Amino acid sequence: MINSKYLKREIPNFFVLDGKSIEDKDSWEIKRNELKRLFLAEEYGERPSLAYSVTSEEQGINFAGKARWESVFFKFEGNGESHTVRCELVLPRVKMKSPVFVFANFSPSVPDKYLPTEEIIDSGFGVFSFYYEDVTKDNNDFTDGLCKLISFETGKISIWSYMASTCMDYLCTRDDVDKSNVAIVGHSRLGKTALLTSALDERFKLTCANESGCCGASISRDKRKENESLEDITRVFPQWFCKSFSKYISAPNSLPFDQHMLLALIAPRYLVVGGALEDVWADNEGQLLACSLSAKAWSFYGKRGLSYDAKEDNQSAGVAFYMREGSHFMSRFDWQVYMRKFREIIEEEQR
Ligand code: GTR
Repeated sequence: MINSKYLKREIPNFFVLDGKSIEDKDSWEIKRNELKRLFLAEEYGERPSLAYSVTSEEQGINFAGKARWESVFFKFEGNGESHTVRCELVLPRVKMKSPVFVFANFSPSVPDKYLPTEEIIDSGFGVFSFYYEDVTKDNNDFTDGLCKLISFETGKISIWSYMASTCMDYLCTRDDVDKSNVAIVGHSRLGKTALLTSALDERFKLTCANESGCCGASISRDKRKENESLEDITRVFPQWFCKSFSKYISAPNSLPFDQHMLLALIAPRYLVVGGALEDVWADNEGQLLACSLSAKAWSFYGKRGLSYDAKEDNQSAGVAFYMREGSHFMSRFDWQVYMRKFREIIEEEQR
């Protein structure tokens, strides 16, 4: 359960431009660009921008005849080297244009324990997935995969995020995809990746960050010892971040932002932040607080963000937060929440 005592944290006001509190969309748009630069320079590192070519291979009709499956190969070039990433596109067979989830996964399999492809198809969505370690391995070696094609220092979350945006580029070239309805979904480290992607890439209509926790949707300041801290995360996974991040590790209060500003960059689009009751490590209070503190960004567009102490129903807000029972996992329950939200958004727009 959420313990309200852990919602009380000292977070500076970052909705400030030239020393003045931001109260309108124009000032916010200027601040947004500054924030995008800051998140890349101080936490995640720059994203690459590489030349690539695309080929595809039909896998035929699948999933009881309900889906078309195509493998898509992105061949990236840089530094005189090349690297190919394989992605899997599964679309409902009967639909002319499908809304699609881009899904960075922990395995190349389709379907997979985290990817219920048939259920997604049955709900009327397509899914475009890739295996994150096919992009670059999740270790401190920066000479493999896409890393060998670039010559600047960065973090791996940024590189996985670049792959997700490349998937979006490709989806925009397809006549059978509803380009205005593409969502991004990721679990844990790939939930962090989904948030960064959507913060930088406004083409994603909906962002689903499943148990993304520390350096994802949860506030970095005032962690409890039961929560993953900046020290914990960078000790085990230093490769996820750029080198400049190290100066904040023992002093999160000196960060020039907190994670709610990453969520704020997603406004006025839709965001769902998912937590699990037993996933204390991810800091559920910090995630709920970040959602709530980001609400101001939605207000600049005349939209409602989420407020944790709101009396009104939060369901219609641009940001939704939920917690399910159980532990750290990308479960069917989570997919059902994300698909329901996506359907509501699409139906609302058709009205
Ligand atoms: C945890 C890690 C988290 C989270 C997760 C994952 O152990 O501490 O930050 O990202 O793993 O990606 O599986």
